[in-house]
Amino acid sequence: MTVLSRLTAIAATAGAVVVGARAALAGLGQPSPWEMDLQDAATPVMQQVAGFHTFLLWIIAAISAFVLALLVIVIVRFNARANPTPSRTTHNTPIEIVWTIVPVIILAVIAVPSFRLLFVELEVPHPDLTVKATGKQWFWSYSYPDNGNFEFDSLMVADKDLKPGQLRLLTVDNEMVVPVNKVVHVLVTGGDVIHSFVVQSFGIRIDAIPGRINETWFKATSEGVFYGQCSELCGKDHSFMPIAVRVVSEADFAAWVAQAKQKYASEGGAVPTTLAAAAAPAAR
Ligand SMILES: [Cu+2]
Repeated sequence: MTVLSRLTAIAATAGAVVVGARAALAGLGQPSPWEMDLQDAATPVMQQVAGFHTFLLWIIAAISAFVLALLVIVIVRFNARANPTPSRTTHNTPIEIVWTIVPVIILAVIAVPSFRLLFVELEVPHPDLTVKATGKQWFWSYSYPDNGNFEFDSLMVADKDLKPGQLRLLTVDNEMVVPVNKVVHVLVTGGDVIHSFVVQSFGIRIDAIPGRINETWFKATSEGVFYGQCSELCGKDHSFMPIAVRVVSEADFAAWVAQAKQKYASEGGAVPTTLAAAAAPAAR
């Protein structure tokens, strides 16, 4: 086998592995083995996040290639053997102007879409429903202030209780349920210490801080179960308080609400009045 054909074989194998990994990662709403990219987007915001990420990756790659090319030129053309008598140049005004202006332009090109995305994330559109998520040591509680005020706890299912097909460390007993294609306003707070509410496929990440209510939003465009995890070190079971959001049709959501009202009524779903006021769109 010649060196060339051996190299070709190695490249082909590496290519097949990469393509296989990409195909295997089709995981929407959950991590997958050998995943190398972001989880697939399930909301318009996450689509923009992923697009911005790719855009930055191209800029980073171009800058790295440019710096590498300069280094190679310096190493080859200006080493002691190729260039025995170096010039004593210390200043070059045009080149100094260029290396100041060009980075400024690059930063401006990054800043514009970056701020646009930030505003899309921060400005909550008129919500179709509100869900409050409270981080506690070590589980989440969800309440539905404008759907009957019921509240329930969502705890991770232990390894020994998992049914076939259920994801380890991500499956919960009571999922947060929301309708598809609706703007969900999420109020996030902490019941004891700081937690962080994150669902990767939705492109949301917001701290859950005791005594404060943070807000974010998402509009899931496909049905399914989407997983996230607490992302603020919050104690010994920090890694065991997953977030599972089930996105269903509007009819299924109405049916779930009717049944959830009954199921969780006895658990006293009263929400503090201050929170109810914060949840009302008119109050914002
Ligand atoms: Cu936590």
